[in-house]
Amino acid sequence: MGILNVTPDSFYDGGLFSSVEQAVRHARRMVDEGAHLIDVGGESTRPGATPVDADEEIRRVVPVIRALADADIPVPVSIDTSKPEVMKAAVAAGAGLINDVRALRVPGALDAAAEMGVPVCLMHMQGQPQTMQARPSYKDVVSEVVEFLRRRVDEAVAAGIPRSRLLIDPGFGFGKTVEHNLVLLRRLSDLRSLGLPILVGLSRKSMIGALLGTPPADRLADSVALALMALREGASMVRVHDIRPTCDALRLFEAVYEGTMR
Ligand code: 7PM
Repeated sequence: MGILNVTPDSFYDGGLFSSVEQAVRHARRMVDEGAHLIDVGGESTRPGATPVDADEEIRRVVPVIRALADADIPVPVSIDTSKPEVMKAAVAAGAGLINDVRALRVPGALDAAAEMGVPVCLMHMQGQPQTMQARPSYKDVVSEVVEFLRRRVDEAVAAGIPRSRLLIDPGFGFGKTVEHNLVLLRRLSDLRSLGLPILVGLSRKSMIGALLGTPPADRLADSVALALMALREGASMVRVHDIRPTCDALRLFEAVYEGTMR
């Protein structure tokens, strides 16, 4: 899954792809490099970021989604949003998957997602983006994330979204200390008890900076390494900025482990 930010303030490529043509060009490049899905996001979930209203989010993402559809980008587009109005507008414009860091907890989101009939990724987050990194706290981070996701999956199914349309994501960096992130990565296979594909996002995240002291722009090799570790621990999909190096590493991974896993 290639990341296509259309926020003016995202932490790594903020502002770089703000115009529609640039967004399409970047998406095409990611597909040429091996991306199977393009994740379009118009709300920054950066800790401390100012919230965006639904109209502004729609103004950012819908023209890009429509342009990607018109440009015949040959992979599905996902919409990174928590707002039911944005989900509906994005799917109407051509999005084929909803990626929700709030796991359909915003009022109306369960029904909107069920109505749109597309697959949904349910992500774990403790707290709200504004304050989630203040003091993340768990008794047992792995079992709490698994139980949270189990409940959200049950709610989604009860709202009419078939299990076969769901993915889960532990939400690295969303209300988690570096130690929480490391335990979750080491025990990612515990999430497989839910029987759903696992998506992970580790690309250029601050845990790398905390461990290695590198700024976001210098976290390429580190991000590729973490993506491979996540795949080794059972991830089905990785959400990344850097498609070509990640795909190269993945091909090597597949050559090494071909037929030996799962
Ligand atoms: C600032 C802080 C800017 C964090 C951007 C981010 C995930 C996601 C994001 C993830 C899923 C980033 C994040 N992260 N969706 N959206 N999983 N499913 O690093 O880990 O891109 S936003």
